[in-house]
Amino acid sequence: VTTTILGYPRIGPRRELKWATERYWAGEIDAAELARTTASLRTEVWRELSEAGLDGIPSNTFSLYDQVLDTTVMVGAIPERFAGLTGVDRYFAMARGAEGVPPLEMTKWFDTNYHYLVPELGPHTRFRLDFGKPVAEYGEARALGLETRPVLVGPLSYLLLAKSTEPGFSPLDLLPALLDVYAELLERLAGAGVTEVQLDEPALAGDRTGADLAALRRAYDTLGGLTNRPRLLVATYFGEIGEALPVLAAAKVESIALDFVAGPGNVHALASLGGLKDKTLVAGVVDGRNVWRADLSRALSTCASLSGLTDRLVVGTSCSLLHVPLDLSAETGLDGGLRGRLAFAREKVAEVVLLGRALREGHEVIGTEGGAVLAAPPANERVRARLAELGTGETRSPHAVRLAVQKEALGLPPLASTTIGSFPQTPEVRRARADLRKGVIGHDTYVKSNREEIDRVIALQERLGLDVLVHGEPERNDMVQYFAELLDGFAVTEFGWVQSYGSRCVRPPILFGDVSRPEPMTLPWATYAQSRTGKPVKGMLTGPVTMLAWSFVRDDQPLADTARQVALALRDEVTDLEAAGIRVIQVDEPALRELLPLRRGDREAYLSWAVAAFRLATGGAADTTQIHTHMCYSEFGEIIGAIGDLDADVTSVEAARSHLELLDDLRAAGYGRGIGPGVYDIHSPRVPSVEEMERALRKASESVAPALLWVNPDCGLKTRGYAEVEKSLANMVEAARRVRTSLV
Ligand code: THG
Ligand code: ZN
Repeated sequence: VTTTILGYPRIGPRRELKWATERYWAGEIDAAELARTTASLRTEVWRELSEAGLDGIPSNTFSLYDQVLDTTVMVGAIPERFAGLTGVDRYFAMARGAEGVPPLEMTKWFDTNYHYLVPELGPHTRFRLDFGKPVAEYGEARALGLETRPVLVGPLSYLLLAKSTEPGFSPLDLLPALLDVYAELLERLAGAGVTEVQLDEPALAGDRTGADLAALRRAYDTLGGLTNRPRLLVATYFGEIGEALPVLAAAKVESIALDFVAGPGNVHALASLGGLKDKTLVAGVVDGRNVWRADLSRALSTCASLSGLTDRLVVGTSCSLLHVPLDLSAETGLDGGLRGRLAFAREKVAEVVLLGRALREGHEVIGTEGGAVLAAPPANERVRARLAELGTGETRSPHAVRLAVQKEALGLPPLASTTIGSFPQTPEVRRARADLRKGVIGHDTYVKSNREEIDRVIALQERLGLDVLVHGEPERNDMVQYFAELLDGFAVTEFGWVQSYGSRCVRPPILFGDVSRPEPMTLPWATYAQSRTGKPVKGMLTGPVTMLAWSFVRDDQPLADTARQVALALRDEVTDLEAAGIRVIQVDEPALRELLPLRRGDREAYLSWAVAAFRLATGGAADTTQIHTHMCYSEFGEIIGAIGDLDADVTSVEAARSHLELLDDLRAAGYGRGIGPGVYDIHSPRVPSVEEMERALRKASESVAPALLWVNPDCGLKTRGYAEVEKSLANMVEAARRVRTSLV
């Protein structure tokens, strides 16, 4: 029995990768210095893994931006528009765009909060191997005296993650051409001395068609059949692989990795197959997606049942450790009881190593080093009793009734205008938060500074003529972390950064016990803002599903139960806001799509609890209170029905790309409530003209009644600057005015 992990965090203990790339982009360091920094990050990781006693050490898990982008460069699938560029500048242009050249599209990596850059493939794509990166990184490790296993995105997943540049074309048609390139790569790697490579095929955790499985068979028959190649480990993760298992079991590859955490059914599937003959099984028994310490005795018994089903067992993580923070020992501020229950990437490597020892030397070795899993803190009986009593918690009248009373209560015009919630986070706003944290300023000074900011934001919105105002959220760092800091049952970390995309990271909070709200979370800011204007100010909350999706969540009870606890806290906040005179309340659910299960068969159950949690949070509001929600970062196709089921009065969506199709889809799904299709894209600094937004609104008004059509940007403004925000919003309000006067 040996040990390995499928991948490791690459941002560095203090986000060194972020600082280095951002300084490179700003022209503060040159390519050579960037290369020095990244080389030392890689060296640190390999040394650390080797010193921890891990047997199989991965390489090529480093990336300057994204491993799928690395693959696109490696196979030479560079879209035409980047033709004039080379090297690292071309690489970053593909990631972030360049003068007049839009970047590749970015989207979620399966059901995680990591984003990858989508390959663009078409009938004219010609692959051409650039083996530089994996070969060089293997060589770097070897120079340190370390033998590593290069990790690559597998050919099938690469094609399935791509988008077609032409209608009617399927990227899978490129499989034979792509396999030629992979074959050449494997030969090069073998020539460089590589004995084993890992090919990641996470796409197998989703529903796969017969054609996909045929492609899988073809891919690994071809690669496995090469004479001059390293051993092949096909790594699957994020769930059960179902029909793909017999295909892989029969393929000419030496090893298969299966995820037994997200896919416990993989054990049974393997047993029904009669095990893997003449193959190594990398058993993903340590959770790579969550931060809880492994239950070592349970992991050992899983390994025991697996050892009869394979020739050779390797203990491993369920997936790459990219999705968890690096080092628990950096978190000196965490409560001792909670700390004892946690394992970050470093600690997970130690768990894998310990499991390997226990399987080789006997289970006693874990006794002294602590294999017991500590229990969650005691239940909050009051929260549980209230939830039991509440049931669905829905008290509102049907939407048609609410629409009429809200028209009366709010007196809003048709095509009412608003924004999504946040205004630009200026250096002053950030500094005030940082100064409060460091104790440089006291609470009163902080409140005063935020109130001044709110005054400015309210005055600006009045001047612009917006109809429903926001306070701008100067008090919030992140829309999930802010609430987590104020709720009991959540802990936050100091250095627990996880890569979200490129240089951008998040610090997911840890939801460790029953959730409750010790005191109102947004009330003082919202009521202050409302006191400064006669127009309605929106209360701004983050919905229960998004709170879970962007946190590490306890795994000792169903997510649905945890979601209800978060929803109850939000429901109390809604009640308080309403009582204090806030008449419009937005509960954002940008991550509703993200948690959608990879398998269709699991989706209905998910959507049912997700929708119920949102309705529990909002369903106690008076009919006169207008409930809004906002969604972004996703294709809505698969959750279109659920958007209506949320029963919000108004939904604003990120729809800059194709909002007309979205409106049609919503209408086809029977959605008849208020809708704010984002009329301009906030992800770019470009100021949209009155005319283009007017056109978009006129088009939208063909399918949505004026009373139900809202006018707003497609997402929050926090990453933008005031110069462009003022101009864009002024144009947006003018576009709304023009369309409004011509319609009514
Ligand atoms: N919050 C959380 N998850 C998210 C988003 C979010 N996932 C999806 C999407 N939004 C990802 N987008 C971003 C955008 C910006 C940043 C992170 C994720 C970002 N991060 C800062 C950085 O890396 O410098 C750090 C932010 C901080 O100080 O907390 O800018 O909005 N949870
Ligand atoms: Zn958004």
